[in-house]
Amino acid sequence: MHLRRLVVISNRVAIPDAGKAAAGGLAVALHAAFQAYQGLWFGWSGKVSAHPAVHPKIIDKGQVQYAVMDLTSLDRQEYYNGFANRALWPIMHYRIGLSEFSRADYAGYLRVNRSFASALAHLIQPDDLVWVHDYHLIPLASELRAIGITNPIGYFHHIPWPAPEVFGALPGSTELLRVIPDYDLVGVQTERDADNLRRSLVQELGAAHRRVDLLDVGSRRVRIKNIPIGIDVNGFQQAAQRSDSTRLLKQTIAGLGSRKLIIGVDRLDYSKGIPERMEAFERFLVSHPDQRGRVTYLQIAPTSRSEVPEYATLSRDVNETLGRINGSLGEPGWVPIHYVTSTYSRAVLARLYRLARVGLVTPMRDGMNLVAKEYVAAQDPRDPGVLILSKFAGAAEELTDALIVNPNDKVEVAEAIQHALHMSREERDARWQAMLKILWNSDVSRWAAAFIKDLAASKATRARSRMMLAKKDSADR
Ligand code: ADQ
Repeated sequence: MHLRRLVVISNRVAIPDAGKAAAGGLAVALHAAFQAYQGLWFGWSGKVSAHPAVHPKIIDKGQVQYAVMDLTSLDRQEYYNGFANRALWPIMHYRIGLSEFSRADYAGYLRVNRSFASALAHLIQPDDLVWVHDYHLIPLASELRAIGITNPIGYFHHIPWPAPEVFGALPGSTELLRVIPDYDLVGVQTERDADNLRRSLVQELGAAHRRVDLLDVGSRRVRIKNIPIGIDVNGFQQAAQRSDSTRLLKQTIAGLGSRKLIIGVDRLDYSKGIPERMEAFERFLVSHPDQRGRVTYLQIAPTSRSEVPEYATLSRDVNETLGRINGSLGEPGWVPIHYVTSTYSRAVLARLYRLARVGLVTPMRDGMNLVAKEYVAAQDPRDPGVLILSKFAGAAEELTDALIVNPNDKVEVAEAIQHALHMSREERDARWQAMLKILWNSDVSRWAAAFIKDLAASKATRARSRMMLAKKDSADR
């Protein structure tokens, strides 16, 4: 059978380092996509240079070629820090008040998408499937279509798609919606996101439903489908069972003694609700004083996007909240919250998840949240821990057997911690089994395969829909 090539485009490209496993969730997910396909992975090198080359640098790694481009420092400022991370990210996470729109940033965003499209167009072959990732690159299909690329192009949106009233608050939002139907397939994390995007297209552009998931926008047809991302379940299970140790693991185990561990693992981002979570833990300790000295909460939060001012503010907030709680509730020999900002290997994270009686995953909004899934996968089948999960994480649509909480309600989160710490072995077991089954059904390889299958099928749909829409046009005339 002839196997088509897969062309993946994402803001950052994870070029495999000999001997090292891919780190972040997106890197693992996209490497999984390439297990079954030959292809090309294109994106920003992560580097800035005064005069970036017009053509990408190509790095050959057997089955996959990597093609990366540098940006100018103005590009990085306007496209990445500016429009993507200061305007789009907060809007997509329902934080209208934090969204800083600037026309210059938006122009930079479009400019980088255009230059990526023109560099990429030379590398696309007629039979390739093209798969674009995330909010940095929403206009890419439109730019590729403008220069004659007719291949099937899909887009996966990793973060939430907000309700039309929220998205509509962003200047230029209608323009961004107009480029959506240049994709054949748009994948989102949850049914809620799919519904939000479809409603925006109907309300703003007069799109018409052919089916629930298929919309006609003028002469273009786009499918918008919920395809929730998964994790490498087997990889996490294996890593969690390993017996080798690191300094952090040894120290954590020694420091815990007979205490129970509660764990939080997030990029330092305001969408993750870290100060709010610390305050909920404080509430738990105040409401249940007998628990003082019996539990330790470890929060791992590597800094990210430190050039964006809102992230510096968050870092200060977290440090203040942490200092206040540890100062007021700590005792000689017991620090309630341990806070570290390093990144760790998957092996270490998996072991820490397994050590923890409670996984505390309480984002204010999150596309999916892979940590929730990783925590479940890493549990010891003989004594599984309990996942506390925000109702605003995409994962809550699937992991309904977690203790689901509203992260804005500190009392509710505090009581969920109390419930989790005292849950019977039978209840923990039943909840964990149910969630693990769901993880297997949406394992990362299945996720990639599902998206690619739908994208490949969309070419036939596209050709048919063009014919039908053309016939309808001539009949209307
Ligand atoms: P993120 O916002 O980055 O991803 P998440 O889904 O939790 O959020 O993924 C984070 C990944 O980074 C996880 O795989 C985690 O193990 C890893 N990680 C976190 N802290 C780490 C540390 N200290 N050391 C090493 N690794 C660490 C975006 C969206 C999410 C969506 C994903 C994938 O915001 O909603 O789930 O993409 O689609």
